[in-house]
Amino acid sequence: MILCIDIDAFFVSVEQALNPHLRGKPVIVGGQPNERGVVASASYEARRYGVRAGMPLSHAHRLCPQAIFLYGNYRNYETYSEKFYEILTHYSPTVEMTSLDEAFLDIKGTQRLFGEPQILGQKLKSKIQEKLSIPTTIGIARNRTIAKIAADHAKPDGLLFIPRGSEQQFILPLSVDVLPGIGPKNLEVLNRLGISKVEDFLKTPSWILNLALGVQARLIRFLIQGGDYRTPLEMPTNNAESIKSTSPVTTTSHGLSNRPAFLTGQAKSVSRETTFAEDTLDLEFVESLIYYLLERACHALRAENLLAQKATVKVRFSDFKTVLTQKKISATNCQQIIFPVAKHLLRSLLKERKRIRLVGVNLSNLISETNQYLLFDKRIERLNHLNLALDRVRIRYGFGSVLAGKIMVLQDCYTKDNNGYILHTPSLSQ
Ligand code: DCP
Ligand code: CA
Repeated sequence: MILCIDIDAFFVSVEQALNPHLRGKPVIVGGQPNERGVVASASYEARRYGVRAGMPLSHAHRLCPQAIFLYGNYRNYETYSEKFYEILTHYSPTVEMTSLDEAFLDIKGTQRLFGEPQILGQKLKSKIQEKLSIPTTIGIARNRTIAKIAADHAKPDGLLFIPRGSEQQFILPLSVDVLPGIGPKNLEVLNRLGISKVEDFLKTPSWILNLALGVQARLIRFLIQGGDYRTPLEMPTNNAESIKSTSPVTTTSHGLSNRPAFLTGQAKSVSRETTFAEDTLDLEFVESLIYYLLERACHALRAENLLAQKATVKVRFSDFKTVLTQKKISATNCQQIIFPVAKHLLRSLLKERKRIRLVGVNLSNLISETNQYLLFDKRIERLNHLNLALDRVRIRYGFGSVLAGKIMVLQDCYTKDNNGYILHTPSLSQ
């Protein structure tokens, strides 16, 4: 479980802690009303009049003339932030500060010491109130994104625990701009498409979201599904088109179309195969190649937001006899999950000791990732995270820029370029 804690009206709360006369009043930190600056932080009493951070001070003054306007004192805020951090470290060995007044704690294994997550949250809030006299809000959930959304939702002075399994119930009815990466501009784009709730967002086919938001669409879905919380600034700026142009998906009789699957209804499967320069009996080598082909096929699936439900392995022997076998898999686009199945399939095809001329993989029974939202599984979360990171690097620096340990054995047999190993039938082996 992840706990997200954020100080309410941080700059104002520090001023109020230092000067109790300011408590319970409309207070604005940022400068004096006749100055050109903007509001840095407004107390919740001032927010009742519509005052918001980032608003010109003169505007804030018009909305709430009775507010107390103060200059900020950054040194004090830093001191409070350090004390805040110090308290947090007593509650979890993993504390990650994401700003001066916000942190994420991994509270796995803390139950014996502090009790259930809500009890821990309540203790933490009280301790900070007691030691620093500042109010905080806490969100607790199984991943950072949901924990952060819960904290934002519970403000001010709140505590919201989202038990496992009730994440959908919590986020589906919320406005779509609770999602990371949906600022006012994206919100407007989505609203124009009739998407106002998180539920609408998740129901919308990926290709529409890709067109509307570019690569952010996929990142947002990934984050909701359990990926790490990232601020929009850390998201890559390339758009969906660049994914497509650097990981071309060809149309073959059994390949993927470049057009959205939902539009054409043609996307049946994605295949990658290669013929060896010399026929081989080396099983380790063949398995490595299968992993490599799977990585490439899965990369293509991820670029299209698709998941496969069936894996097929094909082998052609030196006498040109061709055999294939297949197995149903639970919907995935992670090569790490498909590989053990593919290995098993491969072995089942190698009953005779004949040299192998060609191997191929085919992933089929494709469905949209949209149908699989909110799959919470620790291992899948980790793999999705890893694969997203891999895809990002590969999109930027070429497929061969990161190669899995499993395929290092290929190094002796193939020349590598930035696009990965140069296989002998490159047209089939993107
Ligand atoms: N801040 C700033 N300028 C902004 C936004 C924030 O200087 N445009 C500073 C002042 C805030 C602090 O960062 O006190 C923390 O930002 P938050 O977004 O967490 O806002 P607050 O803590 O003020 O309010 P809350 O978290 O209760 O919404
Ligand atoms: Ca805050």
